[in-house]
Amino acid sequence: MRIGIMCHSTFGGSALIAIQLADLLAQRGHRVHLFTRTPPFIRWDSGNGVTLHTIAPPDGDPISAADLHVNWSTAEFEAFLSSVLKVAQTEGLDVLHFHYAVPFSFVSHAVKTRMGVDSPLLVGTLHGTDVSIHGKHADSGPELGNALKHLDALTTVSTSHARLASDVFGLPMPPQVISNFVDLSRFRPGAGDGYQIGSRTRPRIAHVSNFRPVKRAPDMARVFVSIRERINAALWLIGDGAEMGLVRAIFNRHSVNDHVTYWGLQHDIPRLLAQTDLLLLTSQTESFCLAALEAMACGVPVLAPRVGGLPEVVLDGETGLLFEVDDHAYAVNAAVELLCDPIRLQGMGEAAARHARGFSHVEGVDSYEALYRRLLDVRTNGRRAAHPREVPVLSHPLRLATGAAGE
Ligand code: GMT
Repeated sequence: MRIGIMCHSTFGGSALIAIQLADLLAQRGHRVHLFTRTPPFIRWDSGNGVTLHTIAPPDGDPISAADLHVNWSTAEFEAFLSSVLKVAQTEGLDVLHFHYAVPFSFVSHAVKTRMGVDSPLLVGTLHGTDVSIHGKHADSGPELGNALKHLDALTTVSTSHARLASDVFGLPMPPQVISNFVDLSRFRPGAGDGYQIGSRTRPRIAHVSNFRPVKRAPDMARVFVSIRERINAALWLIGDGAEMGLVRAIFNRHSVNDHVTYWGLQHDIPRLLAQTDLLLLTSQTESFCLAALEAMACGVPVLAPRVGGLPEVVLDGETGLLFEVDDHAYAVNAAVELLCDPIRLQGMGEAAARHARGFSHVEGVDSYEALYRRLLDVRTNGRRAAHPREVPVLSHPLRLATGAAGE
């Protein structure tokens, strides 16, 4: 198949999934074109046959690799669209698949409008705040919902997020769930130079995120401060983003900065994660939380709020512990008790690694490949799709890029 994939180039789960998908599809012999605004921050094996198309060089880009950049200018949008159209027309793409709806559902819609019946099959994957923030926004939500209507298939990453997307956009049927996945050859117990979970007298807690408001990183900082009042734990912060300054300020105020390691944006996350004993999350919502899956794959249990798709990833009491989103006293207690019980910690770590094996990247890519084949089959055999899509008229595609705050 000839497949185009569109995603963000900055640090984040949707880009990671899209890039791994492109990589594995190319390894399976498909012709794959990856469309990103700038060369992706996430490193991947570019010797594998994926053709990369970007519209701006990385040098001098004012956008930090930590930001999920959705506020594209009209010029950026048009340049990106023309690059996609050129490849779709000259290569005869069979499928064009976006990861994260803003702004790519609008690109996809414009491709359909311009190419009509010659358009590639259009697939969209909703990842998280494209629904939970942009979709719920009073102005932009309806416009986004309209842009999804032209798709030949819509997928998302958890059952909980499929339900949310159906409610938010009033979809006639929920998106197909294709779970996120992890490369188990990289994310595995022992990836941290043989580090043995629970073996330190001074346990290490990890937090991995892009420090956007939705991650509630200041809450994570306050939980860590309370944990430190009871045990001598250390914290590894992996990632960077808008609220890192608030986090630092909390640690300074409570004089715990000496116990915190700031790793910043990293490529070799498995090596770091696998040297920690517990992943701590305090997000307001998560469609899935790839960081939780990655930690579990490394044999690290997860302490996280019971929100969104997290209960589908973390089995409470088995592969980690879940708490009600604002019950930080419970979270502190749970962390202290678990970290003081190395046998329980190790058992949970082993269960986490076992559970993560059900989310292998090979099976994830199988599911997307099967979806593409099914759609192509329907198109080739002239059968009508179950839900034929009309192309709605959109007024201001880029209006969505402004105004949706709180990400
Ligand atoms: O939607 C976002 O916040 C961005 C996105 C990303 O690119 O990092 O994160 C979402 O997609 C990830 C990959 O599917 C999920 O693991 C994250 O849970 C999800 N984030 C939220 O729902 C807040």
